[in-house]
Amino acid sequence: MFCFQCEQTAGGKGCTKVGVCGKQPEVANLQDELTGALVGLARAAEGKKTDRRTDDLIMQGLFATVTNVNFDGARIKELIAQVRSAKAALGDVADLDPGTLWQGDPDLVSLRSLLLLGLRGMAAYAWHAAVLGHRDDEVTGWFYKGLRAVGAEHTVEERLAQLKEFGEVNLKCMALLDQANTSTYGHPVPTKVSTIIEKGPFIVVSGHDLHDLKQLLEQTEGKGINIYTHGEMLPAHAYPELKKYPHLKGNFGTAWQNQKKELDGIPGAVLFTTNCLMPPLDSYADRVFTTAVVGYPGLVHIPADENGKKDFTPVINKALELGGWTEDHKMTGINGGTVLTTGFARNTVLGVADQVIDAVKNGAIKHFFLVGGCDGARPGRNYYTEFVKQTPKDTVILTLACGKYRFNDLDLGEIGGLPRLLDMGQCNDAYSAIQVALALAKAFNCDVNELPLTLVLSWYEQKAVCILLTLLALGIKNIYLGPSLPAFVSPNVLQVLVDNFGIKPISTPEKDLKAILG
Ligand code: SF4
Ligand code: SF3
Repeated sequence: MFCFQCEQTAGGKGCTKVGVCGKQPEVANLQDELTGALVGLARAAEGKKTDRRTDDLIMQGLFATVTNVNFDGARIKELIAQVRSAKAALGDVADLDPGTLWQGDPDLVSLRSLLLLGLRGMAAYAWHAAVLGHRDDEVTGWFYKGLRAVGAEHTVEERLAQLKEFGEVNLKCMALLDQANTSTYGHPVPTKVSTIIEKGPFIVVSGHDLHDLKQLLEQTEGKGINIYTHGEMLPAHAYPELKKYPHLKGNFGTAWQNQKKELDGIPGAVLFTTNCLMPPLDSYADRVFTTAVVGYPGLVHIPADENGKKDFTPVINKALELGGWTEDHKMTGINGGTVLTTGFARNTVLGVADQVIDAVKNGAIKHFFLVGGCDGARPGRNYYTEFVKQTPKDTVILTLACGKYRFNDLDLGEIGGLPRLLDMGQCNDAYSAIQVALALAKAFNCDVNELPLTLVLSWYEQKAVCILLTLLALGIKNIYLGPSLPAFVSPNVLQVLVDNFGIKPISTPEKDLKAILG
């Protein structure tokens, strides 16, 4: 096996014996074979009109290879067979030899990997939009185009152009998902979320898929079961069409890497709708369920019928059987806080734009930071907690994705009636952050890079890769990136990023804050 797609890759170079994430070598090799088959399918589809089933398969195949999504060799084999049969229906074309995926000139491998990993991330977003009935021909078409590009030889210049185009398409994909989520569930509104788990039967829902959460909320209505969000599902509390369910009670635990500790012996059922699933411990494996493209050998999987409907009865029965805690169970954030606030997506923030603009003009707000991205296990990630704690009182912190659990239970106070810490949502809600930044730039009649705004990002998996490529395609400069730089970025490619975009690895909160605020 060879895999270097995530931030925790072995020795900062690549997992070769077994994944640090728990991915077994057979599964890693099958995922490469699946990728080769997807390239074959994209080649066979060139110049032809594809059907929805094939388009969905492309997204699911890419999504299944994202870090911490699918560890089940049997499911990957099924996907390979489906991809090959879809390909056969389009023509007789060869797959890409998976052995070539990670080999060759280091700079070309680096650029090709950036494209492939970006495509994997975008596939997750496109899939969440698709299950809500939102598809876009340009986005869908780009999966085919991008996979063909992955399977072909290209020069450095051609790769850089592909990456820019990809970043632009991924912005459209995030816009599509934003449209899907907000038109289905309404615009998020500021919402306080409790971390106390009430006594009685409960289900914890993890991952990013709001459609799965909605179906589960409907199926648990009136059954005496409470629902708690976990990880990236936290922003769900802010959507009017989800928050209206009184049994959507609160948030359970922190970010994905703490799940083995937090789920140990849990007297409730847990549903994983996307990443980040870790290999479960015996103490709770019997109560963890997977759905959509998530999979793990031995865990019960909830499939969808041809209309996307799911029957969560096994999850519901497990929650009733376990019965929950007998007394309210107090959980806290990592800094000891018990109330989290979310719901500051673009509609809310732009709704108070005048107030924000005035506060900047009269000096009440000196600087904005976007501190967001993935969380992970590396100890250096406490940088983000310290950074946020040390930001001056006249600055605002926008955040999104699961990295926020490092600091989202802190009370940072307010500026002019607005909280200093604004949770914009999931990683895909980077779209909201981009819209806010563009609106501020327009209001101040300046370039985005001239705004008093600094992006301090944390990455872990491939959705962070597609978002980063979008930010670069938008020309956003001087991004701080950590906790370590990707293994798939070669020294020469890094130099291009530094020279053209001023990308900086994080150092210490003190030094970086000093450099930013001068
Ligand atoms: Fe290693 Fe990350 Fe790949 Fe897992 S996903 S095998 S931890 S590089
Ligand atoms: Fe987190 Fe896995 Fe990336 Fe959507 S849940 S941000 S790491």
